[in-house]
Amino acid sequence: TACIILGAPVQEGAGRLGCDMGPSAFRTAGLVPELRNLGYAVEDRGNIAPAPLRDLHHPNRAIRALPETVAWTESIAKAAYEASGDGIPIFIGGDHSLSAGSMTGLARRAAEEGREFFVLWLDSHPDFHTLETTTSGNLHGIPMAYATGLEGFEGYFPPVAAPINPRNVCMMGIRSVDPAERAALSTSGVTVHDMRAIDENGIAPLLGAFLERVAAVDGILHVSLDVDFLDPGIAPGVGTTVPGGATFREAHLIMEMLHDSGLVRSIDLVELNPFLDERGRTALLMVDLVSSLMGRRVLDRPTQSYRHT
Ligand code: DIR
Ligand code: MN
Ligand code: MN
Ligand code: MN
Repeated sequence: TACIILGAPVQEGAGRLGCDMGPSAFRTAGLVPELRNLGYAVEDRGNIAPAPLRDLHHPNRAIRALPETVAWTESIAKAAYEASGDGIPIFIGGDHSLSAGSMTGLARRAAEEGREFFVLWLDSHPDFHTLETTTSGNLHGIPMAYATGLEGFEGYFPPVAAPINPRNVCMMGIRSVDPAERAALSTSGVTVHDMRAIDENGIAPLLGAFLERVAAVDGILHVSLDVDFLDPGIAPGVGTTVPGGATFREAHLIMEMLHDSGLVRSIDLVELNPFLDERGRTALLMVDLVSSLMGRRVLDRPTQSYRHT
């Protein structure tokens, strides 16, 4: 399989500027050669451009950059749908609003193939706001609510062709949840493993149980990795640092388990803000994690199979 790199320099969804430099930083940090070293054919399709802007106004006056975010969602969803027929799309962002486009485009493809679509969401935030509930108005806080088909996006965002079943979403690393998100999550069916769950159980049993569920129905797995999933001590290049994040070892274990599973068909790498980074160390760490996810390993060992037949 080929890896298809898609740059999405969207920054309007985040509270501060700089994520538009993310795609350049991922390329500078060597994402493409790293994947080629692992034996993949890599096609870098360059950066996506937003669709034309429309004049849009929502009664929630807190909302920022609605026309821009809608325009990006349209063009990213189209690129995601197209690329998913050609290989493993890797979206390099760009703030997390890009996942409104990537997840809906990928889920549409999965539905057409008659496959169940699953998402592993690695983030300190659930990004489960609707246009009504966001108080910051930063639309990187809405992609998961939109892609799972919550109400209130109609007439603004593109219709969602194949809403993701919330029961097929597993969130890990969560440690910053707004009140409206907490309420919506509690009745949603989404599996949420906060940092306490990781501390109490460790990564392996939590992630293993989810991967078994994906494998049991021969599902397609998308991984959405927000830089702020990681502890700010190892990943400072992000606008929304939250203390107490995943360690280097926890993050690598997730990536290695994902590779062993053979289930991952697409990846988002989001929220990298090179302006806030320290000499590229966060970009390099993110590339290092992708490399683990795509198969780099320290030693050969028998791999755990999650396939249930
Ligand atoms: C907060 C922060 N929940 C908001 N969100 C995100 O503004 O809605 N930070 N996604 O990365
Ligand atoms: Mn206007
Ligand atoms: Mn996020
Ligand atoms: Mn986040």
